[in-house]
Amino acid sequence: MSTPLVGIVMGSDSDWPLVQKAAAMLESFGVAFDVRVISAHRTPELASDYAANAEARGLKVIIAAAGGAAHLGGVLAAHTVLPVIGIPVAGGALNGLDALYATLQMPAGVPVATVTLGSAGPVNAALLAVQILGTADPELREKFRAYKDGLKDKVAEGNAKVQVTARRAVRESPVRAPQWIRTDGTARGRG
Ligand code: RP5
Repeated sequence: MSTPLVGIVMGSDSDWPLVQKAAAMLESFGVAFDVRVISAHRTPELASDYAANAEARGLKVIIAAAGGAAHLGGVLAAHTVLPVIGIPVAGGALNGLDALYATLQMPAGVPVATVTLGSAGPVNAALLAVQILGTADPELREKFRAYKDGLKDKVAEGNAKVQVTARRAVRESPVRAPQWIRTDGTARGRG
């Protein structure tokens, strides 16, 4: 088994349904990773040990997901020089806004690259990790280029589909322009 390059950490196993999207994306790029549940608040010593030893273990990037008063990304970033990507997890009374601000609002000197709330968050966290690793791995960079080209293809396919369905929908629609509007758009009896 290859040495993990990305460490995925989450504050609780309740975060996993969201965080697994990051794991799946890394898997699809063939990037080795490991996954841990470590809480900045409930297991603070474990959080600092994990971050302090991450570099020696061969990790290159850490992805940290947490909800509520989400300090995990910041605490890990405080104890390592590796780049930390934060995923805010929605939940609780503030529906993720708390986690978003807590992850995002780091003081100068201790960055946490924060991705969005929702399912795009873990996907983008993994893609950002791939991009970071790709700066020193041309093969991985080319995989990422192919991924981006795939996005263009998807938009082109979507556009082609909409051309067909939109034309059909207009043809079959019972809604017609009112009689008093001429086909050139001007109103009858109004000059
Ligand atoms: C955070 O508190 C975790 O990251 C999780 O999003 C949230 C709730 O944790 P549980 O009470 O479900 O364990 O630390």
